[in-house]
Amino acid sequence: MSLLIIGSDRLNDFFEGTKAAAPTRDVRAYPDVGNRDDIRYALAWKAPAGELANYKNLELIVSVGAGVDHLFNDPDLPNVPIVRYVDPDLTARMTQYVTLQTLYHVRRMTEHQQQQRDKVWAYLPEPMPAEVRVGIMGTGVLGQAAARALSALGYKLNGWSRSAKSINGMTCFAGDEGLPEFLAATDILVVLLPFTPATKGIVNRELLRQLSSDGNRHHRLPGPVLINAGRGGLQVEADILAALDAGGLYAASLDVFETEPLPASSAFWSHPRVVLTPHNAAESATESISRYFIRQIERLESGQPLENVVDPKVGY
Ligand code: NDP
Ligand code: OXD
Repeated sequence: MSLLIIGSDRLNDFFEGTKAAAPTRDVRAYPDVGNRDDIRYALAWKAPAGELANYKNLELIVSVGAGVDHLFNDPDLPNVPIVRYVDPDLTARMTQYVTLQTLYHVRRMTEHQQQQRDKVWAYLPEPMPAEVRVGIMGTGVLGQAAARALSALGYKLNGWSRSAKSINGMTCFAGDEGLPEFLAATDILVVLLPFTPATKGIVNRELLRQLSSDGNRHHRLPGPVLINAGRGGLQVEADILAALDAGGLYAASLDVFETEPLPASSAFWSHPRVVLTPHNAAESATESISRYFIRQIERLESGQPLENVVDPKVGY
């Protein structure tokens, strides 16, 4: 009945955190696994491909993150339940990130920062919050929480999801058929989708072209804004740079990239209207994820349903 921590560069933290959360359990950290047949439960983040298939008594995989694309990347992923991480701490962190970036661009801070460096004292027009339409792609746990915070700040909220939804305080759009209308009604696009075969490269030239097109854009914002904290594989970076440079996008906040760490050669590093962060929009805090891992194990062992089980058919 041993527990395995595998694949994160914070492996030692999670090992210590899990031992602290369940002092009587036998916890092992990859690659010091001992007999692989002892392992029943794994806490995983980007495990080496093929490795999880070696644990023939594995009953449960808990993902260190809310996203599980790192698991489905593995062609030999064992057929056991996968629980993704959903936690108020993670949700609060993402809400803060999305709120911070939205405010930053609506208040034209990239330009104010440049003016500060240039010692320029100049007024820039700013929209009223109630006039700004924030469109959230992915109205799941994180998208809905961010929407509630932005709504409280006075913004207008639209949301787009795979299945049709009705969410208080938000105009909802769904599926391929709802996408054009959603994009045309968006000033600030917040991407909180999972990375799946259906969402790969979705933030591309064609999508960006539809943002507030036809003169629909806000008259006191120089153009639409992109905020992506979902996954780098959702975006086509060359298309984002082209849109930024041609004026189709005013600014972007990117926390995730096609290649991570972001290569030094990327033009995003020095783009004046890009805010970039190293995939830390919402980190999984050691104490919370360790407790969550143990809670799922206890639920499984006591016959209660697991929480936040992923559907492998849709990949999230
Ligand atoms: P959820 O599963 O709760 O929500 C996912 C949302 O995306 C749902 O609304 C879902 O639609 C929608 N969706 C999925 N596929 C499609 C599609 N093909 N077309 C339209 N909508 C789609 O996930 P979370 O909110 O918990 O997390 C979202 C993502 O955020 C994670 O998968 C992860 O990649 C990323 N993340 C990034 C972090 C960071 O630090 N940068 C931290 C944490 C998460 P429906 O409601 O119909 O199912
Ligand atoms: C996650 C992440 O998916 O941190 O939770 O990227």
